[in-house]
Amino acid sequence: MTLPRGKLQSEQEHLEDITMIRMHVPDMTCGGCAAAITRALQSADTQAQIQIDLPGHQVSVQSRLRADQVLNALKTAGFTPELQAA
Ligand SMILES: [Cu+2]
Repeated sequence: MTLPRGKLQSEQEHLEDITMIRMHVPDMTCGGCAAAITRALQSADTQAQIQIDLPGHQVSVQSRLRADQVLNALKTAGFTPELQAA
């Protein structure tokens, strides 16, 4: 039987697709901004894990999205994210 192994492999690939992306978002200045960013990211990937440091203007996203998709989600929501080195 090759089917169970194939399913397992696809689950492992799924996990490996998840990456951490960190951004500095200088115009995220209040809880309303943080909520808007969280909504934008969750609508791009319902599984996204989002951590927000409001005083530090930092957003960390663990998801299957590529960096450009994450940046575009924030830009579309009206923010100016800067990608940070991990
Ligand atoms: Cu705000």
